[in-house]
Formats: sequence, C-alpha cells, structure tokens
Amino acid sequence: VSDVAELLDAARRDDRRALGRLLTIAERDGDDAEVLAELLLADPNPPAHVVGITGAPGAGKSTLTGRMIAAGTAAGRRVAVLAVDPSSPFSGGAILGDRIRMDPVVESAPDRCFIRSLATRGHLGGLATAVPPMIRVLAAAGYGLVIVETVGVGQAELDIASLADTTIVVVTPGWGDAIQANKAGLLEIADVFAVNKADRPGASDAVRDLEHMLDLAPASAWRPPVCCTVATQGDGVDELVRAVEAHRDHLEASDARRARRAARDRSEVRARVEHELMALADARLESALVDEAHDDVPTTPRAIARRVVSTIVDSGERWSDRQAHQTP
Ligand SMILES: Nc1nc2c(ncn2[C@@H]2O[C@H](COP(=O)(O)OP(=O)(O)O)[C@@H](O)[C@H]2O)c(=O)[nH]1
Ligand SMILES: [Mg+2]
Repeated sequence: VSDVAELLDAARRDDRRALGRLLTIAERDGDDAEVLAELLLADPNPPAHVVGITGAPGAGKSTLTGRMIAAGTAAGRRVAVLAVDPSSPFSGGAILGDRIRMDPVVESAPDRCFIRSLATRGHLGGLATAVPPMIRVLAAAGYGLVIVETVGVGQAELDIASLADTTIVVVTPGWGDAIQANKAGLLEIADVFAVNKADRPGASDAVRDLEHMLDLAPASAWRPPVCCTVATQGDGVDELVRAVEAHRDHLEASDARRARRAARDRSEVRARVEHELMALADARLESALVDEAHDDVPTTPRAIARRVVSTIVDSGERWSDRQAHQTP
C-alpha cells in the first residue's frame, strides 16, 4: 500500500504503521504530501486540540507529557505527541531519553496514544510548515488531543508554541527561573504555567514570582493559572489537565479559538511563501554574486538582494510551471 489514499484509509482504521508512514510523508513535504493535504481538506474530523508544552531542557516536559497521556487515555481520549527535539534524530540520546520516559505510558494504553519524535532541523520549509500537516494527519486518525513538546530556547520553538491552542510553559524552582522565562518571551505565550519539580525547595517562590509578573501584565480575559507539579510522582497533574481543559473551554466560549486558528493558518501559509521564494532566490543567488564580483563599482548587499528579487518577478515564472504534482 504505497497509495496515499489507501494509507489514509488504513490510518483511519487505526493502522499505526500507516499512520507513521503518513506522518513521514507530511514531514518530508514532497509531492505525496500535497496529495495527502488535498485528501485531508475533506476530512470529517474536527481539528485536534493542540497543546504546546515548552520550557528549558530538563524542566520535565517529557515526564509531564507522559503523565498527561496517561490522564487523557485513562479518560478514554486518544492522545498523540509530537516531540520536537533540537538534537539530531541520529544522535539517539535525547530521543531515546524521551522514549524511555514515555514507554510505560505507551504500554498502559498502546492503542490510544501515538508518539512521534522529530528534529528541529532538516525540514525543507522549517518546522512551521512540517508540524501543522502532521497535526492534521493525527486528527484524521482520530487523535483529538495532540501535545507538541518543544524546548523553549529559540525562535523556532516560540513559533511552534504559536501553533498550539493551549501553551503550557514549564518552569522549575530555582533562582530566577521565572524571570528567565519572562526574558525568553515565554510569559507572553503561556496559557498555563506548570511549576514542575515542586518537590524541590523554592517552588512557592517560583509561584509567587509568576503570579507577581501576571499581576503586572495587561489585564485580559484569560489569566494563566499557575499549577504546581511533581511530574515524576504525578502530583498536580490532574490540576494541570483541568487547567488545560478550562483554557480549551475558554477558547471555545470566546472568539479566541477562531482567531488563533486564523493566525495559525496565516503563519503556515506565510512560512510556505517564504520557503517558495527562497527556493527561487537560491537558484539565482550564485549568479547574482558572480555578476556583482565582475562589476567595477561595488554593490551593496541590499542592492544585490533587490536585483535577485527583481529577476524572480521579471522572469514571470509561475509556480504551476514548476509544480511536479498535478491534481488528478
Ligand atoms: N525531582 C524531580 N525530578 C523531575 C521531575 N520531573 C522530571 N524530573 C526529572 O528531570 C529530568 C528531566 O526530565 P524530562 O522530562 O526529560 O525533561 P525535559 O527535558 O523538559 O523533557 C529527568 O531525570 C526527570 O526524571 C519532578 O517533578 N521532580
Ligand atoms: Mg523532553
């Protein structure tokens, strides 16, 4: 079964191998991915509730994710995880680590959860174009809750957080951790805070710091709740799950969900525009630089860049001329 439609039918019938292959197709973003995207346009399933979980390496995101899978599957839900890890999938270590911590959960509800790791690098159009189609595949396969785990250290990770309906920011007790989270821009993206490793000293200080920062933030319809958790023991996980569900209900009751999804669709298309334009630009960059080197008068970088863009526009090249895939 190499046919995309057959794979999709199989994934809908709960064939995990087929689902894995569809995720690979979506992630690679080749011609098959466009066939898949067209098929998914008619998918009858509602969009998945996407929960982003982010925070510094070692904060306990994977352990908390495992707990949330356990809570979700125990309540009869189907839960999928996309774990975005900055290390290469071939280095093994981090992914192995995630697998180890999640494995008991998978074994406890093997047919109701699905976990997939992906690298932050090596995607043609970046994560911003790779992750949303993967989420749609999971929704089509009946996973109504998709947790996206990212390391909150860079712009790529913040962008991924913007894909989520609900973003959990995980901080740990310790000097200035809440303040660091604030500096890293995590405060603005948080819908729910988890102060994890609350078995360690300083948890109540971290809660107080966060509440204080939230007091100073501009008032809005949703104030992010601050939950204390001990992921390794499962303490506070029920409260965290309730906070996430309360946020989902808040989004549904207000117009915020529609607005978020519109912003999300926009940034997905925008990332694709960027990718398509860069592919065209890269093809012309070398010759533009060679031309410049032959000029007697030196040219500024901006002038060269504009020359490259002009050649793209002037060439009148249409994407349909280049498109390998034609709709059947
Ligand atoms: N003491 C303590 N350790 C924890 C807690 N949660 C996670 N850990 C440990 O912290 C380490 C990193 O956890 P992990 O879930 O991989 O963090 P991630 O990098 O954010 O995904 C592991 O050794 C966990 O067992 C907690 O609540 N308390
Ligand atoms: Mg992790």
